[in-house]
Amino acid sequence: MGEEVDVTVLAGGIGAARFLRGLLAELAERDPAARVTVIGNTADDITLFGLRVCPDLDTVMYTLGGGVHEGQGWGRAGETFAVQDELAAYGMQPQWFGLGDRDVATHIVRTQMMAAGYPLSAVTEALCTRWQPGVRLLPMTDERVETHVVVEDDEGRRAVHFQEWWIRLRAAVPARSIVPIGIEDARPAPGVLDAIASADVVLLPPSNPVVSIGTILAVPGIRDALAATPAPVVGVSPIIGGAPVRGMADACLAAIGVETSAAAVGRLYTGLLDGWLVDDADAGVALDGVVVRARPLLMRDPAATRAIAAAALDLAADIVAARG
Ligand code: FO1
Repeated sequence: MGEEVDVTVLAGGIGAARFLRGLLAELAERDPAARVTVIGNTADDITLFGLRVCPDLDTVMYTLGGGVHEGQGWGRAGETFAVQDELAAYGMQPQWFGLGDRDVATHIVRTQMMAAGYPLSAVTEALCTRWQPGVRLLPMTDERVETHVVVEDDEGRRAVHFQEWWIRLRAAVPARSIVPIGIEDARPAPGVLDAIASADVVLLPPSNPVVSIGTILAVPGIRDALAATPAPVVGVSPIIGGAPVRGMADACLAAIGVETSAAAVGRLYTGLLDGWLVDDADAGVALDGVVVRARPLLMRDPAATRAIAAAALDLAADIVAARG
């Protein structure tokens, strides 16, 4: 292609960050002039010890910036936990959230800038000046949204922050409901709607369809923008053969009464998808009005991930070509 292609990607955390790394590797060869805008989920965000933590934005920033803990997919490489150990020595709770010393510096910068009145989008831009992720990273909104999960166990029925459900409860306690608190008052962050409307391609990586992609789509205006964009919208199934590739998407899908399958997730994006990549294990999937293509979807290594990103770009190009 070679002209200035604009690719917009809605992203959650670890799966999306790895997909983006493959996408950038593919675009570097296919179209070096391409520009990628990432719209990141911010409803996983949590305030701990007075510090604002943005797990999905940081995972994308660290992964593409070369600072991520590769094995975990989150947090920093070469991390130490002296601050966390000292907090524990003071009996501070919670201790279930791994706060690394290097990571704490990111949260201090973010918290200080937000306290000075900078919106999250400006803070994210400032942090990315250091990390140079090679994409424009936008929070889905500058307003505060936090996913809480209603659980019922021997401690009774209560709402817990998503991070507590995800990390301390390991999503093993069934979610009665999953609520993105504050979503109705959230507005798309500056640049978000334009990045969708003016994109040449929009990609939905294999992020969690409920708490990541689903939450971004729940920001008033974003789902409509995706439905209206002339760009081809191509998604990558996060479910292979009835099981989530990673994370606990099945626990989230069960909470909203959706079957854990490539077809069911594709239907969640009804009215938005022009193309849907599924794994060979789900080759028979059909979705009305959507071009479904099967290929291996396990992001087992960077080369495999790049091939998946390339297949998504190819599908988008084929959809545009078919429109004539
Ligand atoms: N995930 C864990 O499983 N355990 C942790 O202790 C943990 C700490 C953590 C700290 C900073 C950060 O940005 C992410 C962290 N995560 C941890 C991952 C996080 O829960 C997930 O990346 C997302 O929120 C889910 O997509």
